[in-house]
Amino acid sequence: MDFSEIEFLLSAHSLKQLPEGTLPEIAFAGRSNVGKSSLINRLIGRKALVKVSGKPGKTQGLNFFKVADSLYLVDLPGYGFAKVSKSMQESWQGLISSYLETRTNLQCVVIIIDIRHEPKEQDTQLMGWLKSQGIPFLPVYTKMDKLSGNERTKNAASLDRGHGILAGSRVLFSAKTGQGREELVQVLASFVHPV
Ligand SMILES: Nc1nc2c(ncn2[C@@H]2O[C@H](COP(=O)(O)OP(=O)(O)OP(=O)(O)O)[C@@H](O)[C@H]2O)c(=O)[nH]1
Ligand SMILES: [Mg+2]
Repeated sequence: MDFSEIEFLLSAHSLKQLPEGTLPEIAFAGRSNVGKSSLINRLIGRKALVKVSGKPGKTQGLNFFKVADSLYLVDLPGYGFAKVSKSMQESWQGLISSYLETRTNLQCVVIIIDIRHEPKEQDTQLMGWLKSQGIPFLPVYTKMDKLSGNERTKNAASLDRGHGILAGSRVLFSAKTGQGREELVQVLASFVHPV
C-alpha cells in the first residue's frame, strides 16, 4: 500500500455526509486518547495530517482521508470519554454504530488498544459486536515504546487472554518510533480487496 498520495476529504457528523462507498475502507477505532490519530499519521508517513492531542476527545466526527483514489481511511472519535455530555456521547456512539453497521465497503476496523492498559470492557464489547456483525477487525496494541521488552510481552499476553485474541492476529505498534509499521501495512493490505 502506498500512502504517498493522501488527502483529507471530509469530516462527517451524520450518515448523510458520508462519501459514496465506492472505494475499500479501513476505519480506526478505540478508546479516547489511545493514539488512533497518531497511528494513522505514522502509517501514512505524515507528521500532522491527522490532528493529535494530549487531551482526550480531540477527534470529533468521522474523518475521512482518501489514499490515491484507491482507499479511504476513517479516523473515528474515541469511546469512553467522560468529559463530553452524556447526550453528546450517545449521539456519537449512535453515529459510529450505524456507520459500522451499514457501511458495505468497510473492510477492516483497526481496534487500537494502549498496550499498558488492562483489558477493557468496551474493547471486548466492540470486538464481540463486530464479530456478530461479520465485520473484519484487527487489534493493534500501541504505545509499545512506553514499555520494556519484558513488560511488553507480559502485557500483550494479558490483553490477548482478556480479549480472546491469538498472538498471530494482532500487531504491536509505536507511533513514536514507527515500530510495527511495516507489519501493519502488510496485514492491512491482506484485508483490502476491490469493492
Ligand atoms: N509514547 C507514545 N505516545 C503516543 C503514541 N501514540 C500516541 N501517543 C500520544 O498519546 C496522545 C493521544 O494521541 P492521539 O493520537 O491524539 O489519540 P486519539 O486516540 O486519536 O485521541 P482522541 O481523538 O481524543 O480519541 C498524544 O499525546 C500522543 O502524542 C505512541 O505510540 N507512543
Ligand atoms: Mg484522535
